[in-house]
Amino acid sequence: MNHDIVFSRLNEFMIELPSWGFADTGTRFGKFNQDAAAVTVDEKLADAGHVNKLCGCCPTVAVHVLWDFKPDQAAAEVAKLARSSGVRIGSINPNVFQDQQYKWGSAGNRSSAIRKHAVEHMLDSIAIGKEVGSNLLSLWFADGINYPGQSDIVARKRWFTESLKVLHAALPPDMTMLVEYKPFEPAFYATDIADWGMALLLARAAGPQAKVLVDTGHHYQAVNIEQIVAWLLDENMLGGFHFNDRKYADDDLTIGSIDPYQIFRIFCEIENHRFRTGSVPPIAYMVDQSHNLKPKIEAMLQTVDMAQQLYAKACLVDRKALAASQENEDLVQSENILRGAFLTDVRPLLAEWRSSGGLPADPLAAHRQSGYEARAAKDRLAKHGKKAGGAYA
Ligand SMILES: [Mn+2]
Repeated sequence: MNHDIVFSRLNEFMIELPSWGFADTGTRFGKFNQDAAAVTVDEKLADAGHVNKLCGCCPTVAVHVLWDFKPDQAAAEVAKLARSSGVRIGSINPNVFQDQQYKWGSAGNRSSAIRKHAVEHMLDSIAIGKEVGSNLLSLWFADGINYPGQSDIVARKRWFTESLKVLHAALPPDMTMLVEYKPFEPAFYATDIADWGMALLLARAAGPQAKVLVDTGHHYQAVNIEQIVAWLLDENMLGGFHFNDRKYADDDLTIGSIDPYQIFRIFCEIENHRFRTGSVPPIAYMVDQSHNLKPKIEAMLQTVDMAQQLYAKACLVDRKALAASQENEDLVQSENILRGAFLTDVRPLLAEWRSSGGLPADPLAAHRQSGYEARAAKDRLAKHGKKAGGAYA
């Protein structure tokens, strides 16, 4: 086992936390509040800062424009709040899916006025990004249609292309625009950006700073996600990930909770790309999870730990031995090389890496000992009162 290589990869493996992962969330049937859950943006940033302090690899926080920036609050002020919590603002996520005007879509809406409104909100998001020093605009659209015949599929594709081109033209040179796809929900017949092929075509049409964002939960059950990742890397079109896991659909469970081997195989393709080409392009590793029942911070610590373990395992694959065994068509040995790495217990190695950086060897245990959650619950209960239950329906 080459410790040095794993250590240097872990040094570079940074994971962005989502502000929304610290807030109360639920399903469309209901929401069960937690006293310690963050309500305000400064609470979300404080929680993210606490996780970063324990893990040392989560220096940025993804923000949702409508949820995290108040109209009367300067974006720079949020950036300052982040800094005071020991983190920076990462990807900027516009929100063009919850206002009433988006009933028939945003960038795919037949109304040019509504498309323009959506584009303006996304241009404002680029401006916010510039102001807070972010270099990532992360786009996800709820656009699509629910019934056959409802709208013209190709017209919507063209409206999307036009809007993304306008956005791309406004990007500063160091900003990347990420285009995320999802097969269904909330649209149930034809989602406008339903898969990686559609995202790839739209990103290519938009311009060279647009890349594809792979959300690990946004695929049908049988889809080979690592193959998509390998192709996107080879086309220099992979921009980043949204980490989560699922058993059924877009369940937003903590990464690796259901199928850690899947995430390991994705990381293997990234390391295989490095082996093949000598480098890996910048990839934004971001968490996109909804912790409905788990305590938010514990879920995040579990997520970061699992992502690091699976990435470290992928770094253990003996690429030269694998290439030789592939050359001999020795499929049993080839598979065993992958499985050998996957089945290696990297927890002692990870603990050693953390200790070498002055971090707690077991971040979850350190969090439980810190009393942070009980303090947050007490302070937030005093500040916000007992929260009423919520429902989506
Ligand atoms: Mn996502």
